[in-house]
Amino acid sequence: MSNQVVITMPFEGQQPGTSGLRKSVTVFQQPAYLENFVQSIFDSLEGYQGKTLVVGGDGRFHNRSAVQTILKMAAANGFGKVLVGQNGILSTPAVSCVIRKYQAFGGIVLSASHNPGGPDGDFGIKYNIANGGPAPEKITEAIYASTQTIREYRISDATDIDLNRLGSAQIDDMQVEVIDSVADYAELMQGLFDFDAIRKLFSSGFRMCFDGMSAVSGPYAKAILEGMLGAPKGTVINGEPLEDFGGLHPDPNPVNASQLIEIMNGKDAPDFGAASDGDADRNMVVGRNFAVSPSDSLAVLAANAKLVPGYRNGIAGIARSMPTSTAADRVAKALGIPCYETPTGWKFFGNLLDAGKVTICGEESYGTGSNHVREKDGVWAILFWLNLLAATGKTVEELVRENWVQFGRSYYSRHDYESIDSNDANGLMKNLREKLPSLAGQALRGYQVDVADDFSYTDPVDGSVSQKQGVRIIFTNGSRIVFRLSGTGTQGATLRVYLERFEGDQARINEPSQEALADLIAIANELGEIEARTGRSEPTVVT
Ligand code: VG1
Ligand code: CO
Repeated sequence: MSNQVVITMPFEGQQPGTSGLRKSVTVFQQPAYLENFVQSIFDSLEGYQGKTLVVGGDGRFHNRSAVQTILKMAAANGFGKVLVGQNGILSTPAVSCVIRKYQAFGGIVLSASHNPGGPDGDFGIKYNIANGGPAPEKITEAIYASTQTIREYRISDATDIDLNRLGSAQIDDMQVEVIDSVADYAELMQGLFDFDAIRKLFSSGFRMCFDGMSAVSGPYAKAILEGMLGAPKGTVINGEPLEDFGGLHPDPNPVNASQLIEIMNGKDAPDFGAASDGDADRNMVVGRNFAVSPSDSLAVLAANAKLVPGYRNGIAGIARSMPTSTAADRVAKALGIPCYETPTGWKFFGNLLDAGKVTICGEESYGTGSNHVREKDGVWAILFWLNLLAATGKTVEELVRENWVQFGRSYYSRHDYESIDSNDANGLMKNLREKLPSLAGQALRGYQVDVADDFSYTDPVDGSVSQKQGVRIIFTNGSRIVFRLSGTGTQGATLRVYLERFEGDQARINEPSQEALADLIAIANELGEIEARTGRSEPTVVT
């Protein structure tokens, strides 16, 4: 067997977005498309010769063949060893866990996360660094630059590795170790949570429904919930990872996880419902007839962290993405710890976690996590909730309401306008940006504008600056409207409008969110000229 140097030409548009490079499968199937990107990753790294790389994905269509290609390219580029999940499968948090546990040089995650899969769906790839987290912008920019000048890539002509069997194999001088996809991750969870208490909870008759959405969380949830924690068989539904996610959209929100919502709103609803996304880094938490807003979930986890063994000594700080509601800020204030506001995307939490400035992080997009890995972690968040339910004996709804009573409520909603024309979307954002200087001090439907800006973030650890991270209109009463364009979609553009209103009056914290936010929704439509510019009178998804 020998290494080949293959002549290639750059592809346009291989720019990583919020979380890696995401394109439709057909784009990735073009000869050399994946190879160019992988070589560009390697070309922007230094010092990996002889080191270990972790490789795994969410099992979606194209995963297996991409894994084989990456293994051969890692060998030809001089890696010493690759740890790859059995059948090519590792959830995103599991990749992070394995990188950290085995002190690997880095890892490659194959996933388009919450985007649909299958031959007509999306595929994705991203690089994670030695701390287990997504590569920071400095590296993703270098990768992109490299894709624009690439002239050749290196690949071994060895035969495919058998990914079904655990154990060691060899590609030229590089060792390949096929590892159990779940074991390391499950062990980490066991060290953080009170498994005995959760086991007792299940044996007392407590019932749960976990919706794996036919994506990668299924094997993790089955092994941990039904295996280690003794939950009855059948607790996990849609628990087999399918290459096309059964044709469904593995994005856990009340719209896409409608089966779970129906079960949780039904007559004989279990006590606790949860779902995770394509690559198992997101979580949705549901009580009986009660869907928890992700921003509230972050606040509840932070406020009660001391009840969980892994966080018994308290948390150092909280970080949330800018559009995430300020519910966590109020918890941080009460705990006397800092709360950081970062741009959207988990890569911005890495430095804060590494520096020990924060312990728990969260995003409004059903993402929560902590310093146990450097990715958001769906199964972790769900186990955290289970631990809280076991420790307090309260229901999901009680824990959330208790938080509202103690800290006030941030009514919150995100309105997505999907697959709109890119030019329309860019025009809408440009128009908003031009309006910003004139907005401060204005009254809109009785709401007084305090700050109107385009969010810019200076990383407190390395001083790097990220600009144009979202247009925000902050009102004097603490309400906010945020506009930004999605960086994970593959069809046209997606406009996200984030709406938040603080309510401290105990008598008024029980309204339906969309009603409580009606004025802000109207202001957002007027300011953004959404209907006139996109032709849409309604968002496609409301969460
Ligand atoms: C979305 C979410 C963001 C999340 C990202 C990756 O990004 O808004 O909060 O970090 O997806 O999540 P965007 O740019 O489309 O708004 V995952 O689970 O798709 O890796
Ligand atoms: Co995801």
